[in-house]
Amino acid sequence: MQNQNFTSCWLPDGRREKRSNKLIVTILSKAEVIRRVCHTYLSHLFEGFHIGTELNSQDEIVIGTYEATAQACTNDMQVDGFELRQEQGKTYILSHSDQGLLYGTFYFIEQLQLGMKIEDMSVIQNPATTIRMLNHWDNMDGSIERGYAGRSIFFEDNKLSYDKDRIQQYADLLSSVGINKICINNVNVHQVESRLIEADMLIELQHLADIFRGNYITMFLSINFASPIEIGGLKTADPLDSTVEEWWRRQTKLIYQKIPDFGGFIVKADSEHRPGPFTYGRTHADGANMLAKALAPFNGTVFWRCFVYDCLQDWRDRSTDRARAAYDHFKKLDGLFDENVILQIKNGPMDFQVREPVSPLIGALEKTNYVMEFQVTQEYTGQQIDLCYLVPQWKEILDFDTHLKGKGTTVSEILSGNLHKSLQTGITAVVNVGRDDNWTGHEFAQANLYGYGKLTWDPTFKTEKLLKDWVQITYPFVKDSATRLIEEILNRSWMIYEKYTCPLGVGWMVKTGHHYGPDVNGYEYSPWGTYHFSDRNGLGVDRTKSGSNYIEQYSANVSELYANLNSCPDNLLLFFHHVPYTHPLHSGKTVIQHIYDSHFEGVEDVEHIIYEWTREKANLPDDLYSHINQKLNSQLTNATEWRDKINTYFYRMSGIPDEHQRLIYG
Ligand code: BDP
Repeated sequence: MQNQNFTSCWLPDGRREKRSNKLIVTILSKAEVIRRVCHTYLSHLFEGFHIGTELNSQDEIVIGTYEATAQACTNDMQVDGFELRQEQGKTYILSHSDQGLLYGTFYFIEQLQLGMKIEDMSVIQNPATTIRMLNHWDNMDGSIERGYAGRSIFFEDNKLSYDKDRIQQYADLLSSVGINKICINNVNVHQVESRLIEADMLIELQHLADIFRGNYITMFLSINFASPIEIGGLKTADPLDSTVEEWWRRQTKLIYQKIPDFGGFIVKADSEHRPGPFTYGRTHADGANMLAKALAPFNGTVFWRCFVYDCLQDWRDRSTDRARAAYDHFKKLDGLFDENVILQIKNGPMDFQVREPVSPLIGALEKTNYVMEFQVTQEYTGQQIDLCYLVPQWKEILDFDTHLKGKGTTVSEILSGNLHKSLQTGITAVVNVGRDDNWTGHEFAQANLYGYGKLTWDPTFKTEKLLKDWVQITYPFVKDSATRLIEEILNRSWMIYEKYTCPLGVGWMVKTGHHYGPDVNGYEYSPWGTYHFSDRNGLGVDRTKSGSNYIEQYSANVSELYANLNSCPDNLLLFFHHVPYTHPLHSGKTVIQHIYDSHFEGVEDVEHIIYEWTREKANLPDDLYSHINQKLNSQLTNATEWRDKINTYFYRMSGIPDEHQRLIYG
């Protein structure tokens, strides 16, 4: 049995002061979820509230579609958008659909938590995209690949095993920020998870899908491309083999008999030892389309991942570059995918590093649907031990100007579907939750989940606003000065993490396998294609024309920006260039002095945060104080290890002393 003692994070719970007045809400919708959500969360905010089902003179809040409330419809309302409207002394929560009403109701609740007066609430909101998704990397044995918040909320002992209340609360958390699709199992699908699409498992999955359906969240499964062999008893998984096609058609039909609104499949193929169409000399379009055809009669979708690279390549001969892989594999297939295939492209060309440039495939596909994939779980960004608020990173990516159709072709414009109007686009991410009471291990990592959801709804939301709102609604009982401190340390945390880890965008100096802590050469002599090429003269990866020419995958403007040492931003210098240690940065420092300084600064920043946190002790609840204090001290140990290893390594490699003589070996 799972722990019942979970905390609700940003949704209202018993920790809040109630408003002394009563609230009368009239719900003109048959959707059970609206009633339940009002009941569950408004009861924490008001001394008393009453729910009615008919309009009358006393009601203050009316929730219903334009049709049910006989309110005039606002132009340009999307089906899951919503409106809050003041009319004759009442506040209306309006939409075309119950789904939109659910989002509107959560918005209303959030505004109350933020202290807004009801009579001032007036807004129209449409989501930027219809694909607002989360991917779980949960395994059926209960472990989570790259999970840092305890065991899976869905599985244990190779079975489905979940607490219904907890899943319901999770669904509410997701709906409160607009998430509408979820994949519940790891993209690395092994034999046991392949069985999820078999009849007995589907009976169990039905109940889980019911809970998510109640919140208008569609459920997906990751599938194993070799399932016809692994569980179907066939000799091949060749996508063009008719027995294979038939097997997938039958299996898919079975799924829809049990889960009529099933979303579809996520597929990781031909990557990191996963099977795929390459085994049979077929293309990824062949593979994806075969599955798409099985799903099409039921309106299902295939999310086909572009994280495809040969992890056994060795780039010593410079003939390949892992950064090139996604674009090289998929750009040439543009236009060959069926309508219900959506390509899933990681935000950067490598793999969720602390800093990477934006993937050049975003915006480059003109005839193929796609989503961008972020990583909310902090695999390479501190593993929910170190603090790393990722919204500023995502915002930087979303605001990036690709120049693909001239100035202003930002990633958020592209993902909102404004570049190629006929395409389906959107955002997905690997989630950071587990069975820990606080959902995310590090309680402040909840802010990443909240911020991610909000950005999928509207990528133009400002980082500061998202942070302020999250802190205010999550910690209404925390005093002002401590609230400001939480905001401040979260806001700076990505920069601080970057300072004490891999310098200037080079990435990958992590311990191999688990990816926490420093190991400068851990991946340097492995075949995984993730090198920094440090020697006694310099470091960095030449991805310009004289190197792998990865830069050619961008628009001319962007390519030039990165190719030219005068314009390439310092924070990506080593991603694009191999330079001497004495190379001067735009900041005026040399590369080597920057490495030393930033690593010392990163550790000092963590020490300073600990000092500030300790000073606020009296203004913080004991459990929150000690939880964060303990995490910060672990972070300090990690940051110190990074500083010492990186600085020592580069001092010994370069032989150039630190100007400030701080090095142990200096
Ligand atoms: C890498 C992870 C690995 C995942 C892979 C993926 O280290 O666990 O399976 O990405 O996205 O970041 O498939």
